[in-house]
Amino acid sequence: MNGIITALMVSFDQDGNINEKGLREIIRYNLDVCKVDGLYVNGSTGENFMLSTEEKKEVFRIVKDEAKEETQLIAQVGSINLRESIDLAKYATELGYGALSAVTPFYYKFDFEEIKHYYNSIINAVDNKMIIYSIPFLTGVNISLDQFAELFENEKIIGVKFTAGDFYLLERMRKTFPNKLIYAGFDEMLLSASVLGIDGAIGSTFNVNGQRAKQIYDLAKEGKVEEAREIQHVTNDLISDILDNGLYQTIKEILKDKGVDAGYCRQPMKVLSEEKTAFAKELSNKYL
Ligand code: MN9
Repeated sequence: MNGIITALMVSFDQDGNINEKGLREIIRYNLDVCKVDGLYVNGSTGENFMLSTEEKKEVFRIVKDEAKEETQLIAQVGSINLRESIDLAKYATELGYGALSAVTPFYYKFDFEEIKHYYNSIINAVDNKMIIYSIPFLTGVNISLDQFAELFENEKIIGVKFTAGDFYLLERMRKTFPNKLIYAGFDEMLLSASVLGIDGAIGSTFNVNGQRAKQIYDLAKEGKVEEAREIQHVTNDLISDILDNGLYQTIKEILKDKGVDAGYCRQPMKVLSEEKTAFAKELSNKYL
């Protein structure tokens, strides 16, 4: 399971209902146009933490039905409702997802024993593999090198989606765990992470900018750092504009400009103003 993996967006209609047709179009755009190597389903980018259990299952179902065996599929099942996580883990495993992922449990400041119990409970309930989803800037949960080592003692825990700018920790992880999979989570830091020898990257902007991400990753692997840096510069011009304008909304507007029915974000995420919608269109024309 390597390469550039899209953190998949989900299309919602104006009332916040899942738009199945739009979701299928987003999947097709990722596979046919961005040509990414896999899809990470129900992550932050999928607005997962605002969905009901039934809706999460619906997304898992639609994605598997559309993508079939075409690409690698990772199901994010993490939730601070551990029972829900286990239920989703079983559901996604039965559907045929090749790996699971779970965000570190957040909000209650769980201690490490609790975090470890959470991961082992989820993955030991199913015949599948687990990728830890570490995103300290949103969860407030930091996992140390020694703690990763302890989690990785469970052979079913095969890797980590590392969404952090701590390149010292990333380098230590690469050296310490040569056989675990390490995915970078910040698209704007893809080159820096690639140079350290990651196995791939999982990101939101790949929904529209997947081709450049693949180039950065491949060039870095070939040692062509200067060429990769030029592409990262353009990529980051785009990403910084996307972040200023409203991350998920802007990616959806870019998709719409490409003819993909990407819809709206789920409330409480807001609707873009007319000005920002127009700016998103400009970005689409300028960069993609
Ligand atoms: O999963 C994404 N993280 C979030 C990774 O959306 C919270 C990233 O792809 C970022 O959206 C992206 C922009 O900062 O790097």
